[in-house]
Amino acid sequence: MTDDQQGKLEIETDMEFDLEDLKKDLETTRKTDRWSDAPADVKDIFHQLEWNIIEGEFHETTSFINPLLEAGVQARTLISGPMSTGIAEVGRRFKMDEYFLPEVMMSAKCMQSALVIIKPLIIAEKAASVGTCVIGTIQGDLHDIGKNIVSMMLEAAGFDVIDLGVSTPPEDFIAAIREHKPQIVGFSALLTTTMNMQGETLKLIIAEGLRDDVKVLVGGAPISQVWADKIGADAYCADALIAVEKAKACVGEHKDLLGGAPELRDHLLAMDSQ
Ligand code: B12
Repeated sequence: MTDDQQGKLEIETDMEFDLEDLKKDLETTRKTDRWSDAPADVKDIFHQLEWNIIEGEFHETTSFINPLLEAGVQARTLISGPMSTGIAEVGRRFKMDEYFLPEVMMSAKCMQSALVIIKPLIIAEKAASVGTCVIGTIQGDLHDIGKNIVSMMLEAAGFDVIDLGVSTPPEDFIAAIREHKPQIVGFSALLTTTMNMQGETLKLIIAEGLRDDVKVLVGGAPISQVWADKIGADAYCADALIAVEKAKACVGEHKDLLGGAPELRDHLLAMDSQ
């Protein structure tokens, strides 16, 4: 694949989907408007990749990635398109007790093996340095696929990203803030049982006198704006694209506002409706 082949095809993936509709679609006709602007052969491989993730055939995942890149599909379209719908269906099946942990682990391996190929392509787009971000999955939580996607997108947008990994104790966030002096700190949480650690980590940031210095973004499946407001975070980000936009605003137009300032929260919230 040459550089100019990658990323020529524009395919709309930024659409809301209902999990029940997705289930019906996957099990029956697949005649939805998902990816209707994609050429037929690309759409066909999208469906194969989606199924590969649902079925957890991780040895074969990468065989779908290169043909799509060679067809001109953008790396980030793969993430926001078939990879997202595939893993969303896995989550639905797990919730409905149709899948158990081993199946979810195999699907997670599919996502990870695809990301190994996709990451360098996204990082290659890296813009000039715009700021520093410390990010981690909060203590008690081992989910990192979403956090890794956010890290990668932030890096491509020009942030120096210090990724603390999974199950990060609050003290490790504090040490990283002191060492790297980031403008942005991001907490990922996927479990309702441990999402409270986002609040606890933020409390420690306040207690250590660091709150003014950092803008705190939170994300993960159970997280919402209501939760972000409850713990006093500056912004909730539903996905990696909005995370990048909000992080850029924090170091750009709102760079002079202190972390925790009510105006900052209001400005960042307003970006959701733009
Ligand atoms: C894959 C997966 C796993 C994998 C994780 C592998 C890995 N390396 O990450 C494995 C198999 C290990 C796993 C384990 C468990 N899991 Co699990 N898992 C999932 C699943 C199916 C997908 C998560 C995922 O990767 N999604 C895809 C990514 C791209 O989406 P995302 O994470 O939401 O990230 C996006 C946004 O949220 C946002 N974002 C995310 N983080 C951040 C951070 C910042 C700073 C910002 C700005 C934005 C942001 O941007 C991302 C990109 O767009 C979810 C289902 C779901 N609906 O989420 C369950 C799910 C999260 N798991 C669940 C459970 C219960 C568990 C276990 C407790 C199961 C068990 N009995 O052991 C364990 C917990 C282990 C632990 N201590 O953490 C439940 C949680 C339920 C709850 N109410 O808490 C879920 C919701 C499944 C379900 N429907 O019941 N799991």
